[in-house]
Parts: sequence; structure tokens; C-alpha cells
Amino acid sequence: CQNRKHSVAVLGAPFSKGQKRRGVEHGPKAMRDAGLIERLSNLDYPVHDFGDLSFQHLEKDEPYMNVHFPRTVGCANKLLSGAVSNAVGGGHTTVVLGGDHSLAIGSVDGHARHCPDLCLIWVDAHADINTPLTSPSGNLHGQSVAFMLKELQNKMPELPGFNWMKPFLSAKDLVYIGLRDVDPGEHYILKELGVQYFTMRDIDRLGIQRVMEVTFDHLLSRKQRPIHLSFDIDAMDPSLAPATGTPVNGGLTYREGIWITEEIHNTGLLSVMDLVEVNPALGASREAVENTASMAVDVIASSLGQTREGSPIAQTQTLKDD
Ligand code: NNH
Ligand code: MN
Ligand code: MN
Ligand code: MN
Repeated sequence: CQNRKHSVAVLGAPFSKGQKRRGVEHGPKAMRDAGLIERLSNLDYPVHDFGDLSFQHLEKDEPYMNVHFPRTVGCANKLLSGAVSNAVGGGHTTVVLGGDHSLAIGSVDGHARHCPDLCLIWVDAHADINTPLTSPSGNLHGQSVAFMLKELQNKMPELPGFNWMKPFLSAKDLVYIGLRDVDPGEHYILKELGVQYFTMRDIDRLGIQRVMEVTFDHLLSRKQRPIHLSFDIDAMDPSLAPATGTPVNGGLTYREGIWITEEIHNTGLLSVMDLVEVNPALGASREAVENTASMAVDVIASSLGQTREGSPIAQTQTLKDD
């Protein structure tokens, strides 16, 4: 798992069975239509678009306890884990386009296979740390982190579709940013495990600059390590990203969102990122969908080095030729 990456891989994960609303499987197309690949091509490394994965459709997938589509979600994540592992192994900074947030299970798992010392930054209105027993909805996109954490191993029932993976992450290697809708069971787990998290209230109090300083202090002060950024578009304020399944008022401003991603880029340690929960079927208008997709593209481009002060690289040639 080397730190120096010279290219970007884009992987589409058109997957929606981690929740019950239709349309989030069209997220990858919406972000591509919003000019993602062109925007990344303007940065200073080659971009490889590996297209979209095709996930198996399982005919019979009865709920297990209150959990919906366990085999379908488990099977899709197994495939995604392999794909992410290959992309990281190929030396690419990898971008996974969702799809719903249950795909982070496979994405972070595949990343961890190559980089076992990774740390995870989860930018979201939600903590996605319910277990199958605490989940109020039965949706696996609200449980992704619980599958990763070693500390929750004995709290997790054996779910059909998930026997290919084992928990691989410690609670101390995880930081949340943007929380504002946390279920009671999740709140209990966060406190019990002593997870570092920053709610929107913490951001109001400390400012986003200080929040990022404390985040990196927590994750990177002992050693430099690869970063996995899992960015749920619903972390952003619904005025900026309305086309998503579970919008919550009072989210990140545009400048807070971009500050987070610029600071992550500036560490030089970003290894894999997910951009999830863009749902083109849920915008009230075409404009609402386009705004959401465009916000997502800005988040990705900024994570990969697009700056607000511009870059000399694109200009140099023209100036020299004069
Ligand atoms: N916490 C709720 C649940 O477990 C909602 C999760 N929804 C999300 N998470 N969009 O990011 O179902
Ligand atoms: Mn989420
Ligand atoms: Mn969310
Ligand atoms: Mn750069």
C-alpha cells in the first residue's frame, strides 16, 4: 500500500438495495453526466474510468430478522471489495460512485485488504452505525460502519450474504463529520466505543478549520496512514443537495464541504473515496437533480486536488507560447 499515487480510478457502483427508495442506482450516471471525468482530467494525473460494476440480481432474498435484502447487499459488497482492492493494488487513488451507503462495506473492506492501517473519515448527516438489532429501518445503508468495527463483532448476528468478510477497523481509526440525525442505539454505540465525532453543533462551535485539525490530530498524529473518505451527499445542506433519500436540515455549507475535502487532499494521504446517496429520482425538478450531481462532482474534484486558487499547470503552456 504505497502512498504516492499517480493516477485516479473511477468505479461506478449502481447499487440501491441498502435502502428502499428507487433511483439511487442512477447516481453514477448523474455524476458522469455532470462532467465528472472531464473535471478530473483537468487535474494533474491520468484518469481511468472503469465504468460501472454489474451487480447480481438475487430472486429470493427474504429479510433476516428486520434486515432487508441481506444476500443482495452482501453479494454486491463482496464484488465491490474485490474491485476496490484491485484498483488500489494497481496504484490508483480510487473513487467509488454510489449507489447507497451500504456499498461502503465493500469499498472500505477492499481498501483495507491492501492497506490494513487505513483510517476512515465518514462525512454524513447520519452515523450509519446501527446493528441489525438496533436498526429502526432495517436498511443496511444505516449499518455499514457496524460491519467494519472489531469492537462490535460480538454484537453482530451472522447475516446471510456476509460470511466472506470480517471486521477490520478499530473505533479509534474512525472520525465522523456532519452528524445531525443519530438514532438512540447509534448514540449509545458512539459513546460506548468512544468514537471521535463532530456533529453540526460541534462545527458551529469550533469552526470547520479546527474540526479538521482535531480530525487529523486524532487519526494521523502517531503515524501517516492512508485515508478512506466516505462522503454521503446528505452531509451537505439539503439546499445544496436535495436529490437524496434522507435529507436533513442544517447541513454543511458549500464552503464547509469544500474545506473538508481540500484539507483531506492537502494531507497527500487520500487513498480511496466513496461519493454516495445521489438519487436522481428524488429531485423535485431537473435543476434540483443537476445541483446535487454538480455538488457531488465538486466534492470529488476538490478531494483530488482541484483548488479555489487555481493551478499553474493548465496555464503554463499558453503563457510560454506567447
Ligand atoms: N439512521 C437511519 C437508519 O438506520 C437512516 C440512515 N440513512 C442514511 N444514512 N441515509 O446515511 O436507517
Ligand atoms: Mn450514509
Ligand atoms: Mn446519510
Ligand atoms: Mn495535487
